[in-house]
Amino acid sequence: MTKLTVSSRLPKALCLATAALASILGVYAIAQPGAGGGSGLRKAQMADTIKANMYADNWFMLYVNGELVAVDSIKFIPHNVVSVDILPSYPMTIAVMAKDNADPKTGMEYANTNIGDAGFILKFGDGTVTNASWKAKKFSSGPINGDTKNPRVENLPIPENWYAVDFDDSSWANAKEYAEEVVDPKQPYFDADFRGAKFIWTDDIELDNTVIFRHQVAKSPDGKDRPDFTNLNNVVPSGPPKGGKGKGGKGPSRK
Ligand SMILES: [Ca+2]
Ligand SMILES: [Ca+2]
Repeated sequence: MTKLTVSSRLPKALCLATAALASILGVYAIAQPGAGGGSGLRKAQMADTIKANMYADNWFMLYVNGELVAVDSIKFIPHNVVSVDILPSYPMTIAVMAKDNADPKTGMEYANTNIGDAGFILKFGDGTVTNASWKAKKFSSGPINGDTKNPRVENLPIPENWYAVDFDDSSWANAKEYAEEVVDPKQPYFDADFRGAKFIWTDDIELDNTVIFRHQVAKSPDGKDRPDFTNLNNVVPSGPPKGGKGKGGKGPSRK
């Protein structure tokens, strides 16, 4: 048995107990005054989440606050909408890597017979939308000068921490908005809610094939007060979660 002094053993035991209790009880947040929860801690519920809708021509991956939350499940075609539930916290840093379908050696598609075009659009249930206020930078482009006879590709190394909250994108240009007719989205786009959002890409929607977008949302665009559940699974709640609204409540719920 390892020799441990009492003073070094106690804090560790407390930490373990705290972590265990938090993991049993789930994720809690300090309810904000006026948010209908009173004081104390409460469990995150589906009502606290917002829907995130994304459509990419052709593929994307999405990070929110430095964490990977969605990867387009279809690499090329058919063009699809990816819709996921996310638990927002503000300020919210959104980072998206988007790729047009392109041969990495030629920048062309369909067996190097065609220069394909791209496009990306996003809308969150809190009103966050893509538009020209987003930052955009190309990391792979081609065929250079549209030369399909002698196609060449230009690549920039992708920074390791491109999705990090503290990544410095201050030197990046703004995204360019593209009309729906230019991107020509397929039916799944029309079946989802993208109202108010704009298709974005870099300045060259044909030749730029790998693009990273970044955007920071200072506070919820819809003005709704939302509890922050970030990292609070390390906090011990002051009491068991409230029961249901029915007679006598339902006792602690389990998840
Ligand atoms: Ca392209
Ligand atoms: Ca495409």
